[in-house]
Amino acid sequence: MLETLIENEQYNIGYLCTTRQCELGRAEHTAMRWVAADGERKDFTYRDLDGLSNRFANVLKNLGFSPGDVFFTFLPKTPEQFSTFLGSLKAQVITGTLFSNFGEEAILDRVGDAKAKGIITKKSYLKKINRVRDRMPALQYVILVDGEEHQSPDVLSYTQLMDAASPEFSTPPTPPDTPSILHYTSGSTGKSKGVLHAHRSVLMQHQTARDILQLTPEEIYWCTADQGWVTGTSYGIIGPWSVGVTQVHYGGQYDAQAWFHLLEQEGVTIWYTAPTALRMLMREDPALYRRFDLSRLKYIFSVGEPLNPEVIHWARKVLHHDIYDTWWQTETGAIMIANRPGLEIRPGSMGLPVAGVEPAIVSDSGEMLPGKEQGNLCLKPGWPSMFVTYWNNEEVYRQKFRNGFYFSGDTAYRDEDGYYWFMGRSDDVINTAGHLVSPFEVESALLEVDEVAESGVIGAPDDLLFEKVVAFISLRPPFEYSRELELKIRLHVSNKVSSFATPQEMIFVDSIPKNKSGKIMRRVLKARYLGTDAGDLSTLDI
Ligand code: 6R9
Repeated sequence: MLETLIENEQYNIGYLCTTRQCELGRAEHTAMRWVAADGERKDFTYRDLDGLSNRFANVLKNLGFSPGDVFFTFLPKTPEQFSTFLGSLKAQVITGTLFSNFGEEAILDRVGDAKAKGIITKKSYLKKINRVRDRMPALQYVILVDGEEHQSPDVLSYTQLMDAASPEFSTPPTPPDTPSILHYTSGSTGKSKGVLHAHRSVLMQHQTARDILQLTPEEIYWCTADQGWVTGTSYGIIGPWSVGVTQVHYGGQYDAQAWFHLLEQEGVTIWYTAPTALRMLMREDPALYRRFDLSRLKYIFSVGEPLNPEVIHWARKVLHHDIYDTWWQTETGAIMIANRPGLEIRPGSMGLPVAGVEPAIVSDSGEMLPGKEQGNLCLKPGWPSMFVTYWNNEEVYRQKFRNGFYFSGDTAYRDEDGYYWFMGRSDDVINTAGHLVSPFEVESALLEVDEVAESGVIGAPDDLLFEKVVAFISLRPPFEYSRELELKIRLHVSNKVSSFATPQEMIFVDSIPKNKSGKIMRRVLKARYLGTDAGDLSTLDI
């Protein structure tokens, strides 16, 4: 099928997911079944998606966007999320997505860092952008998806722009290395980094959508991921539509009953979700699931965090299905290691490498480790969906490579049959419900609260979320702990960063352990929290 997808060296993702699908005979095939939170449904054919994304490509062109400019979507799940993303890519504009619960600092750190020229959002989010707009001088246009009229020369109505734009757009020839998507991801130090991808990533998203997720045009597929997360773009947009599948997209929040109703009603055959959601479903009374007919469901896949064996056992017993775990990252662009139908599942293991991917377990000094030794999970560079660089941060990009390996930041081991087993992360990044949270970003937000003198943020084990965000906080005298203060701090992080970065637990302490160079010793905080030995404390300065 790959041979038929790419023709004349045209790698444009927007084109391949829409125009090309029409050429392949799927113009009247349903590309998206949109189900709103209130249950209202609307179907979009590939022809519809092609027309809408063409119009939006023209909107950006008419506003003066050129290839290489940056544009962001800052939307909840809405049909426009998909058509504007694809349209922007058609115009060869570098396209980023943002979680709709991002606060103003999180927006500034991404939209500002990328020097984006435009953003599409909804009226109720505008105030978050406006609070930092003067610090984003490159931002020329804000498009309001629910704005009926233009508000000013730079705050524009999507409806008006779309009405004035032609549905005809000829996607420019797009060689494989043309920059495509910019996804920000958290590191343990510094601000979040923009992971830049190229249009060539579609090769691998297409291959894995077919060979791992088993997608074909006949399947009905639902990926629960938000488009702010790489899973929501690689496997909620690109991979599946490059294969010609019908995707269900749901505008509602997590709700066990609503989700199972959706699976049944839409006849979902392939479902891609995440461990936290599965663990939440596990907490429901099993009787709930007996009320739904899931006979059309064939496969369930998972990504984002370790999938505990208990979840697999539960799904076998209650849903009568296996769950196939998949491992990858924003930087890898597509699934690298996976369980898949036809392969024995070893509960707790991430599975075997995808065809063409060469993982290795490597020591800190860059030597391949033998046998079942635990070490850094690395990849041999060169897979088609490999990121291009970190935006404006070539230095950090280079640091990710050593001795001919890409260091993922995870640790793992490989068993005698080649299955990979996740052990943890080699950095301080917190994985809470599949969201990577930078302790640095949370600490910075905490320091903005007047009463806070110092803080140190760690991830601690959590039964539901895999990890929870725990903040150690010391207060400036004469301030003292109160419930009101705790609430104030919580609200501040939620407004400035995001709701998932907001500490689940706050521990008020006299001081924060730091090393001689003033760096917060998160390792010490973690050991204190877990009641374990913190190891070598010779550099500690408290
Ligand atoms: C797609 C995505 C990447 C990090 C990754 C690892 C963790 C992802 C996992 C998993 C254990 C799995 N992770 N899949 N850990 N088992 N199957 O998640 O991208 O947001 O960049 O996160 O998530 O730590 O390094 P991203």
